Amino acid sequence: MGVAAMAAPLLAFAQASDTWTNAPHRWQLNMGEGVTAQSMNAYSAHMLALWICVAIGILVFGAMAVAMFKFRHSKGAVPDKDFTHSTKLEVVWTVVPIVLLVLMAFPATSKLIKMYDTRESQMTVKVTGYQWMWKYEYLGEGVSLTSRLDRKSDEIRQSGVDARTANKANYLLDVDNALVLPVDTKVRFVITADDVIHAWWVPALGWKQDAIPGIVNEAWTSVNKPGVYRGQCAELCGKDHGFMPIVVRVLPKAEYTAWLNEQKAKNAPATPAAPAAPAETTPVEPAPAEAAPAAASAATGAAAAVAG
Ligand SMILES: [Cu+2]
Repeated sequence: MGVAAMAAPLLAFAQASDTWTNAPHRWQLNMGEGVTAQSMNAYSAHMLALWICVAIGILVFGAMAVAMFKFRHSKGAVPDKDFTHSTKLEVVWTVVPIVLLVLMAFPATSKLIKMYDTRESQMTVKVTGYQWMWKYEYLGEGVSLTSRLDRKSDEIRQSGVDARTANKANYLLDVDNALVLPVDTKVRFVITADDVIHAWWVPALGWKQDAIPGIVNEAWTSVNKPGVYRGQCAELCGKDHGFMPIVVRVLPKAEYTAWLNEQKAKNAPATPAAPAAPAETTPVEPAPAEAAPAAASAATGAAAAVAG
């Protein structure tokens, strides 16, 4: 009984922390690989640079060690007092770094170009940062939701108790409404803000993007593994900057469609702009693929109007 009683909270904690896929773990030294092509590109670029740095480190510190131990005064080394410079060495230590930088620039540039290629996306989500929450709009679907710090975390942080004793899994990293996305789908994001600059950042996706009032930034993702991914606002945006986490729930495609239909049903009576009839029987509504850029440019206009 006693063992079971002791194990129960542990089990609950284990289950709760399971709902963070690809979470960082204690004593993790390297950056995470993430769950998108972009995050894996970033990881491989990082590893290439890391191993080049390791090789340079070994060479430079090795040469220093040899110089210090082999040519020391006690072994009878005599300093060359007339030495000023060595043209040969200067050429070598200029050319070698240039070659290395060029070698690293090729993969980095091609990966960056892919990172910003939002063409052929299958759906678009507009992300708006507010002090202090996020709004997600599924463009062309008539579905939108606001996402803010879960009430339990908020209660604990305002109560003044030591949060470590509160036994709240994912403290300050949970939200009331998560952004829900389908797996293996190219999702384009248009990112802006309503008041001050925020930044939308989920490490497992491999990028962060500034959310700036009056400007619409673009990004995209295609998550290859269903799960719950967590992130943060990454731009100091006011007193509650640390309290506007991001949660992305990635679902298998069928489950996502079911979720989206549920949201449409929920939103339909409340949103005057949404069509009263089901989407498939309204010929006036443009196809989502065409609607997305149109809605995005409308969003640009609206955001510009706010800034102006
Ligand atoms: Cu923010």
